Amino acid sequence: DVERSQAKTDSLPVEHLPHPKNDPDSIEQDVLSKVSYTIGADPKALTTKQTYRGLAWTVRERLIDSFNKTQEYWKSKDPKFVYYLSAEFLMGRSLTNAVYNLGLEGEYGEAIRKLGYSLEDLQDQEQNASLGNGGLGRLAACFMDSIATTDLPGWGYGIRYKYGMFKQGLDKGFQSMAPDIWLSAGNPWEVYRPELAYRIGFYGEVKDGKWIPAESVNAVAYDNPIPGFGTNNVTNLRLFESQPVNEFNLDFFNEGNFDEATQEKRRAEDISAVLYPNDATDYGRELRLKQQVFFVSAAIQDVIARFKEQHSDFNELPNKAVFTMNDTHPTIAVAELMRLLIDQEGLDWDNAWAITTKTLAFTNHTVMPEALEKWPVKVMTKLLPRHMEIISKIDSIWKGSLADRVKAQIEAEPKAEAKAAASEESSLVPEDTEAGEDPVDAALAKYGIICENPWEKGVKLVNMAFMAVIGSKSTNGVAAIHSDIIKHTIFKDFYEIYPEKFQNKTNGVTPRRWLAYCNPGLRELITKTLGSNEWIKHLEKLSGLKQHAEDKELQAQWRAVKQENKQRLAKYIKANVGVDVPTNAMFDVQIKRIHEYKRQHLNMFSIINRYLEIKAASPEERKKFVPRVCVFGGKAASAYYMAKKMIRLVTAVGEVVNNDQEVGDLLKVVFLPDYNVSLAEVIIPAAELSHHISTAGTEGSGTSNMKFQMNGCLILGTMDGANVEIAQEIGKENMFVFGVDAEDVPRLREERKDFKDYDPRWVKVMDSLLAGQFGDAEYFQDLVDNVNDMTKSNDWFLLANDFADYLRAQKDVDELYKDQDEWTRRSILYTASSGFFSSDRCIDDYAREIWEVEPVAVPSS
Ligand code: CBF
Repeated sequence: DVERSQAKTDSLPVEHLPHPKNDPDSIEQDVLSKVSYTIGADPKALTTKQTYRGLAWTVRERLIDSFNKTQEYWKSKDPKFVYYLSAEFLMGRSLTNAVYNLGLEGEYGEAIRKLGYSLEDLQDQEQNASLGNGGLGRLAACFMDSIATTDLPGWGYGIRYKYGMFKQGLDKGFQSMAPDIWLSAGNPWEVYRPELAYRIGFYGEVKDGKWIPAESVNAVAYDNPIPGFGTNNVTNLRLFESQPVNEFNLDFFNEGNFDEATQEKRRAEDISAVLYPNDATDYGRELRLKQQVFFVSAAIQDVIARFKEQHSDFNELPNKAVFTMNDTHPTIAVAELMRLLIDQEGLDWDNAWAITTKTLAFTNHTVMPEALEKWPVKVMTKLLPRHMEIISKIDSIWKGSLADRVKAQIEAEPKAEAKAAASEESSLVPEDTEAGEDPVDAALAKYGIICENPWEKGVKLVNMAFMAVIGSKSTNGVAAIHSDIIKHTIFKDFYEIYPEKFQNKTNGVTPRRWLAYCNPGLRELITKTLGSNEWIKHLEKLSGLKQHAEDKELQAQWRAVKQENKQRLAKYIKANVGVDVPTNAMFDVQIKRIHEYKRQHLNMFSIINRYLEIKAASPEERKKFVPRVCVFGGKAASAYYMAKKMIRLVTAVGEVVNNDQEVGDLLKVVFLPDYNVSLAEVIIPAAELSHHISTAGTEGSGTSNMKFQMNGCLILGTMDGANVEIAQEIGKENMFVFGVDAEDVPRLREERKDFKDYDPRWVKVMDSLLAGQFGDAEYFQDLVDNVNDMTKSNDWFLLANDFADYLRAQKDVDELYKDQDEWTRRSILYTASSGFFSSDRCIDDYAREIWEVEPVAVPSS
C-alpha cells in the first residue's frame, strides 16, 4: 500500500499546486472568491459577517500552506516532540492573531480597506473559542503561541467541546448563564480529519488480562493550525470530537423506537459536548472522567501511531516524545500509556514503567483542593477496569517502597524518638500521626495513590496528583513561591524521596496577543522609542525603555496612549452596561474568575469604605478624593453559591453608588458581564491599577498580573503567586504591596478574632451591608457571616485581617496618582521590566530543563 501511494504521489504534479499570493489585490480577489464559492454569498451585496467569513477562509488557506510545510519538514527531521495535554485551551479569537503572526497585517489591512472595512470591524464578528475556564486554559493557549514562535516541535491535544464556557449575563444584577454555542456559524480555523479516528473504550470487564469494553466511541481529530510570529513554523492544536461507532440503529427505528435508535449517538456526543459537566450528579462525575480518558487516550494513540511510522523500538519513545500533563485532568495518561505499551504493544511491566516515567511530565497549577482530583475507586473500576488494575499495581509497588523507607528511617532513629521525629521536616512519618498509630500505616494512608475518603468511611479514592508525581519524570509548580509551597505541603513526602523531580517554571504570557496586538498605540510607541520591533519576539529588549522612563516627552505620549485606550473602554462600558464613566478618573480593575481566595469581596469592601468616606466628607474635603472607575469582570462557577453572591455585591453597590448625585464622578462601580479573552484585550490596555489580592499562599501564579504589567498598569497585590517575582523585577517599592506573608497564614487562621476587634472601618462596612444600605440585607447576611462569624471558624481567606493594610495601600495609590509624572514613570518601568514574563522565556525553560526538546525552524523556501 505504501508503495502504491508513493507511486501515485510521484505521478501527480503536486509541485505545481498554486500557493496563495500575498499582495493586497490577490487577497481582495481571494476574499471575494471565498465569499462566492465557499460561503455561497453574493459578493456584490456583502454583509460584515460574510466578509469576515470570506476573509477568515483566505487566512486559513495561508495558514494551511505553512502548516503543511512545517509538518512535512518536521517529519523529515524526526525530532523529539512535546505534546501538551490539556482539558482546556482558551484561545479567544484567531483572525487578528493569525494575520499579524503571518506578518501580513499591511497586505490584509489594505485589502480589507478596499472592501470597505477595517480589521477591527471584522474581528468583532468572530466568536471566542472559550474552551477553558480561566488561567489554566489561557496559559495553554499562550504556550501554543510560544511553541510555534520559538520553533519547538510541539503539538497541543485537547477536546473540541461543542459548547464552551457558558455565556454570562446579568439578570437584575444576578449572574445568568446561557450555553456558549460558539460553532453556530462554522469554524474556519479548524481542519476536520474524519480519517483520523481512534477507538476509546469504557466499562466492560478484564478477562485473562484482556479488557473487553462494553461501550466504545470514536475520537475524531480536528486540527487547528497555530502560527508562530516571525517564523515560517505553523504548529498544531489537535482537538478530538466524540462520535458514535454506530451512528443509527435501524432495527430500533423500524420498531418505531426513535429514542433508542439514536441513543448511542447521543451518549457518544455527550463526551465532547460541554466543558466541565456539572459534577454534582453521578452521571456528571462519570462524564468528566470519560472526557479525560477520551482525549488522553486519543492523543497517546495518535502519537504512538506516528512514532511507529518511523520507529520499531519503544525504548526510543522517550527520545521522541514527551507528554506534559496540564494539571490533574490528563493524569490518567500514566495508566493509559502503561496500558497501551503492555496490552497493545506487548511490553513487560518494568519496561513499560521505565518508558512511561521518562515520557511524562506533570505541572501542578494550584493548591486548591477542588483542582486536585480524586476519583472514587468504585467509579474507576466500573468505567475503566483495566486502568484500575494498573493503578492498583502502581499503588502497591509505591506503597511497598514507601513502607521500606519509613521502616528504614524509624530503625535509623531510636524508637522512642520516632514520634518526635514525625514533626521534623525530613521525616516521612506524617506529622499528624496519632499516638499509638503505626507510623508505616500512617504514611501509607496519607501518601498512597489509593486512599480512604476522609469524609466517607470505607470509600476509597484514587489520588490523581500523587499518581502523576510518581508516574512522571518531573513535577513543577508555576511560580517560585508556589513551587516551594507544594514541596512542603501537598507533595512533602514525594519531594523527600524524589527531590530531583521537583522544579519551578514561572508562568509567562504571549506578548503578541497581550501587548503588541491588543494595544497598537503602545506597540507603536515602544517600537519608536526602542528603534525596532524586535522586542515582540525578544521581550527582554523592553528593558531598553528603562533609560527613557523619566523622559517627559515620552511620558506625555505614554499617557496619551493610555487615554485613548480608556476612551475605548468607556465606550464599551456605556454600550454594554449603560454607565457613563469619566475618563479622567483612575481606571481600577479586577478581572478574573470569581473566587473567595481571589477576594473580589475584599476589593468591594474597600469600595464601600470609600463610598462611606465620600458621603461623610464635606464638599471641600470631597475635592481631595481621587476619582475612580472600578471595573470588575469574571464568571462564577454554576454551583458556587458564594461566588455568585460576590457578583451581586458588585452590581448592588454599583446601583447605589453610580446613581448617587453627591458622589457624582468621584466613584463608579461596574461589572462587565461575560468576561472572556476579547474583553480582556479591551480592558487590560486601559487599566491604570489592577488588583491581584489573593490570600498569600493560595494563588498558583496568576497570569493576568503579567498582562497588566506589560501594558504599564500598576499593581496592588499581596505577596502571592507570580506577584512576588513581578515585585522583584520592578522593585517592591514600585508595587502597592499589602497583606500577610504566606508563612504567617496558618498561624493567623488559628488566631482569628471576633470581627468587632478588627479595624473600625471594617465594622462600619459590615454594618452598612447588614443595614440594607446596598439593598437586600438578608441576601448579604451569609456573605458577611462568611468573613466574620468566628463560631463557624470562617474568614478562611483572612479578609478581616488584611483589611486595614489594604486600605493603607489604597491610600498610597491615591497619593501617587496625584503625581502623574511619577505614576507614568512607574508605568513605563512596569512595561520595561516585563521581559521575564514572556511565555517564550517560560517555554524555553520547559524545553531545556524538562522536555529536552530542541527548536527546529522551517527554512524559507
Ligand atoms: O498556571 C496557570 C493558572 O492556573 C490556575 O488558573 C489554575 O490552576 N486553574 C491557577 O489558579 C493560577 O494561579 C495559574 O496562574
